[in-house]
Order: sequence, then C-alpha cells, then structure tokens
Amino acid sequence: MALRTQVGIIGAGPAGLLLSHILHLQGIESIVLEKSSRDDVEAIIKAGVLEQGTVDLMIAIGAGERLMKEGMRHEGIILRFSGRDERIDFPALTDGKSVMIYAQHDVIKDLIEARLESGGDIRFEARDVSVYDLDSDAPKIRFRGKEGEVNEISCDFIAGCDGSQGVCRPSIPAGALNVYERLYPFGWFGILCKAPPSSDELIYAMHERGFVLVSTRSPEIQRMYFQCEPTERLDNWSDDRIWAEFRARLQTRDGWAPKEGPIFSKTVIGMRSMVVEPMRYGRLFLAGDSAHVVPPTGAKGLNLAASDAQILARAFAAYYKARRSDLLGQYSATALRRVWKATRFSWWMTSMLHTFPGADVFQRRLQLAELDYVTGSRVACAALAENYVGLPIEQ
Ligand code: RFL
Ligand code: PHB
Repeated sequence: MALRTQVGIIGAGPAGLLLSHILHLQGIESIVLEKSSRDDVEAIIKAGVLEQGTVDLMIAIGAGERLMKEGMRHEGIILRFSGRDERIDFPALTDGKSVMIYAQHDVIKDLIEARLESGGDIRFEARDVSVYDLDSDAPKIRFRGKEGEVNEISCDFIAGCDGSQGVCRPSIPAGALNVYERLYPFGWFGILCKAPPSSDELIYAMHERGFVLVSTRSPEIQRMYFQCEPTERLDNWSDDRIWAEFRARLQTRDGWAPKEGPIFSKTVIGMRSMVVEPMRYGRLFLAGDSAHVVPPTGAKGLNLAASDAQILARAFAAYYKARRSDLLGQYSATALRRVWKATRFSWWMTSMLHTFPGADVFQRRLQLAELDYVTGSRVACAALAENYVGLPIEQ
C-alpha cells in the first residue's frame, strides 16, 4: 500500500511517542512504526527517574494525569560510602527542583493511550522496516504490516527513534557519521522484588565489592541493582546469594539492611557511553538512544530522549508553520550540547561510584576523596543536584 505522512517516525519508545504527540498538538501529522506488539512495548522494564522537565512535558501534552497521581516525588538521593550516608537535597540546591519516580513502561502506556485517543496512527508489529532516499526531498519508509503486506510511506522527514539497536543509524552511509564510544568493564545485575521500600530515597552505594543502587517502583515493588561482571550469568545467582551480596555491600555503621522479598525479575545490563555526530543525515533525524547511549548511573537516557523529542518537534513546527528551516539545521548542534553534558554527568557518576577491576589503593582513595568532597562542599553537591534534576534545554 502507498501511504503518505509529514513525519514518518520509527520506534514507539519514549522518543518516538513523545515526538508524535507533540507534533499532533501542533497540527503536524505522523505515522509511528514499531516492530514489537503493544503488549511487549508496554511491558519492558527500564528507567524509573523522570527529571522535572520530563514531568512538565508529560503534563503540558496532556499525558500527565496518572503520573501526577501515582508518581513519587523524590527530593534527594543518598550517597553511601565508608559505611556512612550523605544526603543530596535537590530543592535546597536547585531553587526547588526535584525528580519523579515513575516507571518507563507506565510513561509508554500513558503516551500510547494519549496518541490513540487523539486518533494517532501507531503501527505495531511492523516488520522489515527500512528507509530510503534520505538525502532527497522525499524520503521513504518500507515495511511489512501485520498481515505480511508490503507498505511504502512517502514522508517529508523521517525521525529515527528506534533505540540503540534500530535500523536508522546503520542506514546512514559510513563516513557521514562520527561515533564516539566508551565501554565500562562492568555491568549491572538488576532485580525487581515484592517488598516494601527499604529507603525513602534512592541510595547510590559505593563499596569495595562493587556499586549498589537501591531504587523503587511503588510501595509494593522495589528495584535494586548491583555491579557485576559484564558477562555475568543470571543462573549463577540464587535469591539467597543475591540478598547476601546486597547486605554485604549496603552495610552501614548502624546495621541498616534492605527489606527482602520474593524476586520476580532478574536482568544483566551492559554499560557504555556512545554519541553519534551529527544526529542528522539529509532528511533523517535521530532522537534518543538511536543517537546516544549513557550508562544508567545518572538516570539520564529517557530524559535525553524526551529533550531530543522536544527540540526536534520545535524545529518541525517552525518548518511547517513559518517555512523556517533554520531550527532543523540547528537540531543536531542544539541537542548535542545537552547530550554531551548528560554524557559527562553519567560517566562521572559511574566513575565515582564503581569499583574498577585492577584499581589500586591510590585510585580508591581518590574516589573516596571525591565522594567526601562532593558531599561536603555546597558548590560540589549543587553541581551534582543541578545535573541530576536536569539541565535546561538551550535554545
Ligand atoms: P527505546 O526505548 O529503545 O525505544 C525504541 C523503540 O524502537 C523500536 N524499534 C523498532 N521499531 C521498528 N523497526 C525497527 N527496526 C526497530 N528497532 C527498534 C523498539 O522496539 C523500541 O520500542 O529508545 P528511546 O525512545 O530513545 O528511549 C530511550 C530510553 O528507553 C533509555 O534511554 C532509558 O531506558 C535509559 N534508562 C534510564 N533513563 C532515565 O532517564 N532514567 C533512568 O532511571 C533510567 N534507568 C535506563 C535505566 C535503561 C536501563 N536499561 C535497561 C538499559 C535503567 C536501565 C536498567
Ligand atoms: C531505576 O529505578 O531503574 C533507576 C534509578 C536510578 C538510576 C538508574 C535506574 O540512576
């Protein structure tokens, strides 16, 4: 079937869905192609921390009702090291800003509902998606629909919002992109368990045995991670062994211990930083994880997807409303300024908090000195807080 739209969007993750909905509110039409089923995209367990700007965006586009009811406002985090807890107070250090704990799959559910209620066109289970004629005025997307039929969409523009394993970035000719990458020599072992929260605020704990993050999802479900080998196998870890590891790494001087409960999900996550430049080739624009990946320590990935979508939507709006191409021309540079700052912050948090294989006592002492400094100096903790709650989007 031959189809036509203004902006063809590949990927129904946070970047693609936010972009599609913001464009709709500006009177710009789009078709979203997603390779997975609706049930599958609504079930993927990923991020949990939304910056204030991401929350404000969800509210502004009319998708924030459940988030405001069920999301949990967090006004600080705890850095735990040398058996002691130091709190970073976000509102006091950032003129009142905070973050919201709300699962990424709930953000996805709310955005899909908002899109479909307003007549949005999302094609789930789109197979063999490919992009053509990217450097012409009429780029095209081909895909197979649910029944196996071949479809072609003629677009004014294509937005590659298909994550780090998508088809858009690899469709750009080699030589037209620069890829900058860092691999970290560890991963995260993540669990979900049925238990009450162990702490009112997230705990980022540095320990010789490795980093631990105590996060949460709801009053009944908790999310926790411990640093592991990048190739760690899930079946090496019984529930008892997992809890023993958490207890060992989370020790405090007053004998604090996490609340335990049945573990119903275990995953190992690799850690890397990656940025591609520019985030554009001809009429293909990359947004979110398709253009950059950060290690999860700074809680920035989803929030960068949201800021890219906002910057790109503003550029499309200027094009369709005022025939201005300047914002589209500046999209990559504008987005990359924020991306690189979040890449730096995520790299810094990761480097400060993890145990590096082969690290000697000198390196360890430096890490502890850095944590001592960050938590003891008002300017240093203000810098952490300002980045954690999210830097502004520059014009
Ligand atoms: P996504 O979410 O990967 O969505 C891309 C979508 O594109 C689809 N797709 C295709 N569709 C059609 N044809 C193809 N060929 C396709 N190839 C792919 C996919 O099925 C998918 O639906 O990318 P997007 O929208 O850029 O969003 C990025 C975020 O998902 C990601 O950065 C965050 O989850 C990162 N992240 C966190 N970010 C935060 O801001 N705060 C956090 O607290 C946080 N914690 C995390 C995280 C990521 C984690 N993992 C699993 C890596 C915690 C973890 C454990
Ligand atoms: C999470 O709850 O999944 C989470 C929270 C904070 C992070 C990373 C992941 O830095």
